[in-house]
Amino acid sequence: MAAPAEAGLSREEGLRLHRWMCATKALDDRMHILVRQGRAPFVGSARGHEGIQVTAAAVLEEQDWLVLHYRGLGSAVARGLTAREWMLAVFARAADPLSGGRNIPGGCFAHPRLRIAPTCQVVATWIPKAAGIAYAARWRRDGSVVMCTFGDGATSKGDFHEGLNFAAVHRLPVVFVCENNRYAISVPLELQAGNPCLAERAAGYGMAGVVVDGTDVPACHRELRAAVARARAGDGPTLVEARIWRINSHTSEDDQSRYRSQEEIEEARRHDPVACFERWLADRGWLEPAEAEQVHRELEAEAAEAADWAERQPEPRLQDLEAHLFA
Ligand SMILES: Cc1ncc(C[n+]2csc(CCOP(=O)(O)OP(=O)(O)O)c2C)c(N)n1
Repeated sequence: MAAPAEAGLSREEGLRLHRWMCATKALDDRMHILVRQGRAPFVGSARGHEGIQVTAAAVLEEQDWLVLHYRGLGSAVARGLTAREWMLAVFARAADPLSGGRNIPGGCFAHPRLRIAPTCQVVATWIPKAAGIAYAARWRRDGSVVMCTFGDGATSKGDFHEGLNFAAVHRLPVVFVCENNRYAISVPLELQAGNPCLAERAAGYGMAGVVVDGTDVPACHRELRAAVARARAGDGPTLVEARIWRINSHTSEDDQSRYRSQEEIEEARRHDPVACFERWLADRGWLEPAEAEQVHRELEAEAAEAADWAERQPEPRLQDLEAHLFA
């Protein structure tokens, strides 16, 4: 009997999601190597977030918008960001399509062609912007939906309240995805929220609220697809709380062993969404372990090639320092 979670996810879609997750992991792993080698400055890892992130982009149509969390590499990859483009950003090269070499990796995912709107690292500030883009979409009647992602820490900011309230009042076509990895750097969820169920806040705003296991890719796909359908049908926004495990430290500047027990870190690794989804695909006979290994090897080689290529590209020119500045 088919489990409800797999309803609607075809083999082809499943393999595509898996490939994007592996591509995200490969870029992430390569960045850790580059940081250890002293070649890249910084990594804010998306390990543990891959399933919900790639699904958030996969359920969208071309005209839709993404407003991304700084940790949102997986969503950008699934939207079409290439390994070379990402590595241009990592090395802050002139041709970096995300910010022209002006940000730390992940500092801004702006990509006009992919309809990824610019954000910044000031936590949660992009949530009201997402509501604003959805408001513009409503006025234009262009049928587009906005997908906005952020962490659990972002839900403590006033921007979260303002963005969700405005979206609910105007029944805007936006999906808010909280990637709840239970930490804001070293601050655990219990010091962040009086009610640990973040999705329950949706009721207070008058919008749909859903909790999903963010390590269960078919479940993420089902819930996000339903939320996008509601938004597109004019039935208003949804808050999706995806519960996940942060596998690595907050960034390469952080050491999680100072505030998380070894048991908890090992538990997080057991909830690796890439491995969980590979077991799910294997159970259906859709992807043998050797085939999965082959996909990993191929994408690891692509990430390594992209890094070596990007490192050789020119740095931004001093005379372009003020380009793209509003004032
Ligand atoms: C307004 C603001 N305060 C503090 C910071 C420093 N800071 C950067 S990331 C972060 C944690 C955010 O946690 P969360 O929203 O849960 O996302 P996660 O990094 O866990 O994915 C903090 C406090 C910031 N960037 N902006």
